[in-house]
Amino acid sequence: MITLYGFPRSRSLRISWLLEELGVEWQYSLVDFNKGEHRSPDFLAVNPAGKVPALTDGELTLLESGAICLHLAEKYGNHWLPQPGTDEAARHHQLLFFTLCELEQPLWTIGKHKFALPKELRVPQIVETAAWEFARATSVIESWVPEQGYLLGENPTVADILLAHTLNWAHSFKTPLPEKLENYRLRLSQRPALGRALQRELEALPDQK
Ligand SMILES: N[C@@H](CCC(=O)N[C@@H](CS)C(=O)NCC(=O)O)C(=O)O
Repeated sequence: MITLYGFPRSRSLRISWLLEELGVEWQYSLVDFNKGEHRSPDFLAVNPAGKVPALTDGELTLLESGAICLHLAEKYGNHWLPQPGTDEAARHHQLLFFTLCELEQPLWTIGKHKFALPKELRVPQIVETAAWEFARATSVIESWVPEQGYLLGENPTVADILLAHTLNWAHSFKTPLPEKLENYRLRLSQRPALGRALQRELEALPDQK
């Protein structure tokens, strides 16, 4: 059985979204940040960094949202990845690393210094610098996003989930996106698998039971 350790609207949504796209059976283990469960000995035994997502798949325990997505797509649905060794696969690597290193990184810096860090650690001036870096990265990614369809053509890949999830974060952090990226974000957000993943998150919350 696959167990996803997650918390609603965090990076674990990338994983639940992909799991729903793949149609595999999985269970949600809520790590309730509001109760400090990410710092509990039980969860630290799964991820010593105290972060989600974490995933167990049989004997395997895996951290890092990008690595988890690649593992799942390789094992349970490799039509979500281009053929290894092809130019398309190389472009897919580029999209993944660009999204995680160039786009998510300044965006999360904005999030940390706006609301996520303890108040005494927030540095308001950093937000402006990170917003400038994020805008630079969005102009590059905008040139790679098509008007219709997905990053690598007619079929979605893991890179689409990571990018669309990151753009949804930008939207919720009230960070404006160029029109083409906004349209792409909305297009991807209509996928039924994302709706199901959001529903699973809701159902996992204690007050929904
Ligand atoms: N690079 C990691 C980042 C994981 C991460 O920072 N997760 C956040 C939630 S989105 C977290 O668990 N934060 C809790 C904390 O920092 O204490 C990944 O992509 O999985």
